[in-house]
Amino acid sequence: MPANLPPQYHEAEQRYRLVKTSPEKILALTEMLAIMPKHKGTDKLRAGLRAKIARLSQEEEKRARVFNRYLVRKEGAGQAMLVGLPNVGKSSVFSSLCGVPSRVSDYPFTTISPLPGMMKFEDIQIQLVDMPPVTGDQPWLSDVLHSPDLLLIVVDLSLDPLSQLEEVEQRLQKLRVEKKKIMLGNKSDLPGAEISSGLLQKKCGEDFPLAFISAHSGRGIKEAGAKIYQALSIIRVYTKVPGGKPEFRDPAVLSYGSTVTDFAGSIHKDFAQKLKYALLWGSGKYDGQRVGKDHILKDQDIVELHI
Ligand SMILES: Nc1nc2c(ncn2[C@@H]2O[C@H](COP(=O)(O)OP(=O)(O)OP(=O)(O)O)[C@@H](O)[C@H]2O)c(=O)[nH]1
Ligand SMILES: [Mg+2]
Repeated sequence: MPANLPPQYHEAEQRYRLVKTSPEKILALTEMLAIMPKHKGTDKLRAGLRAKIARLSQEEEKRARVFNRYLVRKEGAGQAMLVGLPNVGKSSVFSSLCGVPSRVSDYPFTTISPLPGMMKFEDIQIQLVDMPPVTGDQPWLSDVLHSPDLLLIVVDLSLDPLSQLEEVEQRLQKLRVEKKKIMLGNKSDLPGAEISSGLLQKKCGEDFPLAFISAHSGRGIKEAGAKIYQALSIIRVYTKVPGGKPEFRDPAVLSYGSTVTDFAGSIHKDFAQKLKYALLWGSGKYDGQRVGKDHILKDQDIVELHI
């Protein structure tokens, strides 16, 4: 090791050892390379660093290519992914919620890649993604599971639901997936389902929103759609032009706590800047109430912007 390496070099090297991901490692190595003095004594070291950067970059590119192939582009008002153990009925639930077929069979690991579909909820569309079992060994699983707004944990009510939930939670933890979740207890038409439902309600009713459904009979499917909508923490806001009727088609979808300014900005960023006040129908004290820019909107409010 040649002498006279500045302290910043050792700091970057320390960081290189501590960080976990390839992009972070590449960054630290690039810094080390930039700091290292250029002379004959450091030729070998610099070549070594360059080789390490090249190898990590190649690996990272490959990972990104695989990830992009399986990543589902978000569409609609929110994205929810179905997760669970093999054969619990994820694809069947996906099909009944979206009204489109997915591969269903009585053997495990039927679904092998993400399949997106749209679920209609009242006047909006929510994207659902059917997924392979969370216990699968696909290298892209962790990356893909980081993208949705919500996870729908599906359990089979004809089997022990708590051990299924535990296994799914352990797996998600291992994949470092922390997401908002709701639980769908499926196969409520089978014997034993009632006992499982009671158990789930008692043990997890306070931790997760729960819905008990049967993909086969269609029981509870509509309620499950409403729970998915609620769990996304979004609101719909309709627009109205002065003197006109509200436009109920294609509402703006905003997150909970959004203000009149957020709504204006979702239509056009100039609107947010120029906004003076708004008139509100819905959650206002009375119809057509004048509200300020920071007024917090509620689901299904109708707003007339004044700029
Ligand atoms: N009785 C009953 N059977 C169901 C229900 N939903 C799914 N099944 C059956 O359970 C089996 C598995 O269904 P899938 O929808 O393929 O399950 P999956 O979780 O997608 O399975 P993988 O993709 O392999 O993980 C099939 O035989 C389905 O017919 C239900 O509500 N009631
Ligand atoms: Mg499936």
